[in-house]
Amino acid sequence: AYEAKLAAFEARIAAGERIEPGDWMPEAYRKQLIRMISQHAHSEVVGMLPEGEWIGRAPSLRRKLILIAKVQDEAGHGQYLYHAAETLGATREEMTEALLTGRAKYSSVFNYPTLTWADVGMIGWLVDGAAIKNQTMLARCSYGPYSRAMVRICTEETFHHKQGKEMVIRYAQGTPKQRQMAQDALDRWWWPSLMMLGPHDSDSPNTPQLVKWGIKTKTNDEVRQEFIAEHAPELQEAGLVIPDPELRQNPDGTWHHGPIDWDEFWRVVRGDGICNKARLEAKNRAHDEGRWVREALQAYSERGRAQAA
Ligand code: BYC
Repeated sequence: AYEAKLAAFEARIAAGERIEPGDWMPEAYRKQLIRMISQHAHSEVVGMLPEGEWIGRAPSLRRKLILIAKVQDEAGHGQYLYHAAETLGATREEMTEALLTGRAKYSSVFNYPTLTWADVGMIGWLVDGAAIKNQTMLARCSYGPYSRAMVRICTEETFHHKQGKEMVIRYAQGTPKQRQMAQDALDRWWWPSLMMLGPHDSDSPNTPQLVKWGIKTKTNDEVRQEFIAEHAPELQEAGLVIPDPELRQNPDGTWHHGPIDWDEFWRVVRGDGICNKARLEAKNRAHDEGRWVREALQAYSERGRAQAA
């Protein structure tokens, strides 16, 4: 009976149908989705921290408004994604606990520090740019709630990407000091942005199963190629130098890049990046400081229930 159900499930995916909450699915499909969607949600909320640090130091009111809106959007993305994971049976409490205790993964890229204001622009251009490539691929995912969340999120990230690009291009064409800040930010964010898209395909144990079930519709290296193909020419046109002397376009149009430091990547993923400790401390502090809000909501809903009864 299991074989027949599995065959019917795989036939639906092959036909391009979406799997919805409550539909039959193999346990491994459910587990893979909970793993990926919860890590994605954690990335959104931890991703608020590096840019959030600059809200109080934005150089103008206009930039401050944009940054507040962006950081707030990331919180919203976390909400959509936690809800998508909840449709698979994961609880918010379990996911939060896994994040706060350091058991859960979140994107490596948010363990790097934002040293200058130009980093805020560079994150918008490169990190949101990489996220859009990855999420456009995931918008075609076979699981309905995840794919629909991606469509909405990509629309908002397109605004994030544009504000970052506009800011960096301005600095790249500004005073020598501004140009230096933009170049320095590129030097520090280029490689982490490439790593964000996941390990090399030969070292990506989840990809075969995810691609087979239509969860991922492209491999990590395919998405990385798309990211470089869009961003490398635009960064160069802005007058910036990509910190990879080997980077060049092949005659077939694909891009050749220098070696990615995978040792650094795995160190950061395993918790030993520059900011891993600070990020977890910040999330734990926020959780503790928000306890009274959760308690007040709980008391309010209990009172409502008692009154209704
Ligand atoms: N960082 O088999 P693989 C944003 C882990 S936020 C940490 O290739 P998979 C934004 C991976 O989990 C958007 N860990 O995995 C927010 C796996 O470990 P487990 C962030 C990583 O799933 C605020 C192991 O390495 N986007 O845009 O096939 C401000 C082997 O990897 C990373 C997402 O979260 C990494 N970079 O592919 C601004 C995208 N890469 O779980 C912007 C959603 C890999 O087996 N996730 N690992 O223990 C995905 O699309 C996929 O999970 C990945 C990895 C492409 C990341």
